[in-house]
Amino acid sequence: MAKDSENNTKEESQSVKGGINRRQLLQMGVATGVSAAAAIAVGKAPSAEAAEQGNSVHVGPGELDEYYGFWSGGQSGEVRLLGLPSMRELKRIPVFNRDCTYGHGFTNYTKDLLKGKISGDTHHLHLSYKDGTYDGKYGFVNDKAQARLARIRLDYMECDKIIEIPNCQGTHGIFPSRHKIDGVYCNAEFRIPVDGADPEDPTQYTCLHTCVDAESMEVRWQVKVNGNLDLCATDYQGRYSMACCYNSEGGVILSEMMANDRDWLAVFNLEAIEKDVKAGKGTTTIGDSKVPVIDGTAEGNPYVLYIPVPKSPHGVNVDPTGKYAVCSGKLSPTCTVVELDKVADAFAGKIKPRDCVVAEPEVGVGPLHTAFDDKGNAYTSIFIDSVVTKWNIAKAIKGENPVIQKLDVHYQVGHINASMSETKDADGKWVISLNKFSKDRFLPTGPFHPENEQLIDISGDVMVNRHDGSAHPEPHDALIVKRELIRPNKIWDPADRKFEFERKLAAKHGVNLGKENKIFREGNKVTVFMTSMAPAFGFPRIDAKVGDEVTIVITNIDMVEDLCHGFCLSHHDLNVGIAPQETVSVTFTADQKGLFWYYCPWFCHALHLEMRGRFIVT
Ligand code: K7E
Ligand code: CUA
Repeated sequence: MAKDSENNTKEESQSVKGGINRRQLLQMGVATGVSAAAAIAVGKAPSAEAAEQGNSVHVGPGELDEYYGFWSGGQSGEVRLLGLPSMRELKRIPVFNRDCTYGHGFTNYTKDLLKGKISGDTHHLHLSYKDGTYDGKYGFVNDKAQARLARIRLDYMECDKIIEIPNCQGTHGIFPSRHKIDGVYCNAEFRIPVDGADPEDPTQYTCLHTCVDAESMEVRWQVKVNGNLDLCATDYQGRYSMACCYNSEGGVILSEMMANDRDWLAVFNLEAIEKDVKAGKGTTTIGDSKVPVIDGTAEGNPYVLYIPVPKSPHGVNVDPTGKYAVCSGKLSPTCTVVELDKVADAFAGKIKPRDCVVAEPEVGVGPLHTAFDDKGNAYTSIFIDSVVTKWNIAKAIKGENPVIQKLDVHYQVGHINASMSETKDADGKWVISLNKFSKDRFLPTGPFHPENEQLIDISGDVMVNRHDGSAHPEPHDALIVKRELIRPNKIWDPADRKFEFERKLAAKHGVNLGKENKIFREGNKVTVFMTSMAPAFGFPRIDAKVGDEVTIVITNIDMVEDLCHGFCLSHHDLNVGIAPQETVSVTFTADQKGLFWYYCPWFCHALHLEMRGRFIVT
């Protein structure tokens, strides 16, 4: 049976590529005189036969997935790495959270990143670009909870920078430049009083759009805007960043925020901003921050164009041709299509901002986010209707009904994304639907349910749901990236910049890092340099006195791929992982008298349990 259906799948997917086959036409009701679009637009589920065609989520044992999935982890503060289409979770990358799997928040390097904060809220993750597609260098992710931006190095799949965005709260939408590694644009969602403004008077509140340098991770400039900011996007040429605004009213309670029938898409003229920032023209600073701030609030200012869009919009996505930005009206059943080539004329005052809007198709109740295939179609998540709506951009611009299909998803979809959708190489194979409620789809787990992620095949003419997967709350947004574009290293390079602190410490003590095991005492400071190699640490015993500040520098000198060790010190809240050729250091106070075993928490050898030593405090 397996063999038969495999053959069928191949044969039929070929015929689908060249156009719709007869069986599909029948299923859609075409043969009975109903138009294909009308038949499926009413929500008719594709038949079992349609479901057999197209892409498969099956990836056999030992086979590798075709795509990496980069998931933001919401309240968990982490980022997740999946393989698609199998949806196998490959790794959780701790970012704003503490995680002893890898020692994030325990090692000196990562403690310095987190600066004592161990919670976050990651919503939006994007990768760095070159010429409109991913270059495999960095990932960037926001922390809405504490207004931070973090960077992940994709060569080691680890967070290497975290910065705070000054004078902002609720850093939400972020997006990097798409033409080259340049800026990362960050939107503040919450308006706040800054520079001594009165917290009692909302008219004095401020909201800022921030540009961070993607390489140095320093804040370059900020622009003061009207209303608030929400989701973020950039164009493909480096001309504009943009932000949807759902609170043009500047309200502080729900009814105030929903008052206007139109809010706007704010488009930032990067060239004009950078030019005046460079010249110091019209810039100010706020509070203790030295970051130059440009005022984009006046009507007709050269920095920010406010394009009216209906109502309380959410989501802004630029299509793979780079021509259009699509916004969703959270409280309007429409998407708004903005033609980006018209924006320059609007900035120049030749046309009105509103004239940049070329279509406003009805797509369903509660539209949020839009993804794209390689055939000019858009896929919008519709929260209230619990569907994904497939619609055609060109048809919408012509004023025709563009809706091709509405597919039920389960339930209340937030973000969706399509394979390579945020690049010029969108390939139209998969859509991921990240659903906020799973309700009855899985075994009960108590009052907190898992979320539901559905992987939808979009390679044929009909969208087909191929997979339901439970997920730890809350997978917020996701990217589906061709695996060839991501090439992480398998073991650490001992010369990597990450180990600068440990290298300096070793040099200060005249120690050949990773080659020697030595212990130093200066006053109440104890510094230990040791190796770990299966199945032993460099020292089977370390001594300290109560009150000592102990720094242990450990190098995993195993060269073998996947041979990780760790260092866990009993009763000291200290547990870190150490990858092959990695050096970590931990600093703590020996505050308890007695004997404490340290051991290797990663199963590394037949004698892994014996990989331990005594820490004796007198
Ligand atoms: Cu739509 Cu935080 Cu991305 Cu939620 S935002 S869905
Ligand atoms: Cu080393 Cu277990």
